[in-house]
Amino acid sequence: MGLFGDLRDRRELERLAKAAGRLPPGQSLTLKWPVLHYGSVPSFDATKWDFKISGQVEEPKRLTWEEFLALPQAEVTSDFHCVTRWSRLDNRWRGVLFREVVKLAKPKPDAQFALILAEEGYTANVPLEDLLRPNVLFAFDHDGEPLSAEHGGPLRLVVPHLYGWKSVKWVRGFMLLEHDRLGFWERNGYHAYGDPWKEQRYSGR
Ligand SMILES: Nc1nc2c(c(=O)[nH]1)N[C@H]1C(S)=C(S)[C@@H](COP(=O)(O)O)O[C@H]1N2
Ligand SMILES: [Mo]
Repeated sequence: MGLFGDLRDRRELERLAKAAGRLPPGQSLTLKWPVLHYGSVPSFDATKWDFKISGQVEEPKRLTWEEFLALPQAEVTSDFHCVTRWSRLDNRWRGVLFREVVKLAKPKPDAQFALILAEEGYTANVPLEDLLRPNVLFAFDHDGEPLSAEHGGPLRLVVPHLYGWKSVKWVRGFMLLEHDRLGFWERNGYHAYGDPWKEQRYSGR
């Protein structure tokens, strides 16, 4: 097929994706899977790794890697939209739904927002309601393969209906909050919510 064949396929797929309402405004389709993050790829040690749930919860939790893997698992297929204008469709994720994880800690009634916490101080804020959707999960597999370290392995959050910076790689837990608290990119000018369908890229502050 060669270079130009591939290129024509991508354009054709992009046109179809747009027509099917799968491509948000200002996005282009990628068939590859770009690697994008701030800072370096952290190393993983299953004996030291933990996952912490804190803040507005009745029972703060600390899970080991083994305990996390023993939670009920799910498989979800979703599209991914990065604010830098690429979208990758039909990603097959396997992991544990956020709603399954959060109930372990019994959220208090005044918990409205979450600050997702990752290695090296990376954070992202997401309303709790959004995280409770049935396709939001902490994933450890992608398209049938263990999630590679560069894509967030051993564990990343996936929030398909918001821009990719909310899909926190190397996630280590979250904090539930009464009031919204901005995360890493949100403090650096990105939109507090980040709906790709509304092109909520930057905060306009
Ligand atoms: N911990 C962490 N997670 C992160 C980022 C980051 O810099 N650090 N970048 C985000 C951005 S902007 C995007 S688009 C996706 C990219 O995921 P990928 O590298 O698997 O394509 O990761 C998100 N998760
Ligand atoms: Mo991104």
